[in-house]
Amino acid sequence: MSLSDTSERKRREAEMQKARRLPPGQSLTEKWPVLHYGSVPTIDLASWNLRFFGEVESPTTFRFEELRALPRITLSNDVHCVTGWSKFECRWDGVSVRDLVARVRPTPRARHVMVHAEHGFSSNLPLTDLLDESVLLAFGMNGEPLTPEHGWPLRLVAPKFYFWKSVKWVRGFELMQQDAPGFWERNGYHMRGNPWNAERYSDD
Ligand SMILES: Nc1nc2c(c(=O)[nH]1)N[C@H]1C(S)=C(S)[C@@H](COP(=O)(O)O)O[C@H]1N2
Ligand SMILES: [Mo]
Repeated sequence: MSLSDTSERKRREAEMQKARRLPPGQSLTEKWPVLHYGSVPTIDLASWNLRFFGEVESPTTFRFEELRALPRITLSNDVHCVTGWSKFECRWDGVSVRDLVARVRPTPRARHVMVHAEHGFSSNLPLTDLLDESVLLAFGMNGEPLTPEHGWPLRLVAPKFYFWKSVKWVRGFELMQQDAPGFWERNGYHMRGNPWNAERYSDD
């Protein structure tokens, strides 16, 4: 079905809101908009790595080939951007963050995570939410590898939160005792960002 017809889209949005699949204030899109701060990073896979550090017993740096060799998972979900668009049925292909976190062994003090990306971008999540079954590290979406604009070679997907927390070009997970704001959270966005509560801005 095409959503290009406005009345058909409005009808479907009302239906999806009623079915509690479309969060408040969101509109459906079939496209996949590109949104980020700054420029798309240039990445050299040979020197690329993913670092787990902070409140962990075994700080570990994974190379790209090590991640590619892990068991694959596929998860389908809906994504909701704070700017108002939602995209249904995104089928992500990737690896489990939970398994990687288990390997680096969080200390008993670890409660929060700062997810770090290229160019200093970051976003915060509670550790329990990072370990949620809906979360993964994705190499691709809907059968295609990620394009550079969408986060190649690897992005986080945390679909229970507005999409700004699904960090593109991810490079590290810093486990922490206390919560701290990431990039958008320091710039007016909500610390938690639950779309079902419309937690868009820090004063929502
Ligand atoms: N590294 C990085 N990741 C990021 C961002 C960013 O600026 N830098 N923007 C976030 C925002 S605000 C959104 S809505 C989504 C957009 O992802 P998309 O471009 O794949 O749709 O990426 C998120 N991840
Ligand atoms: Mo966003």
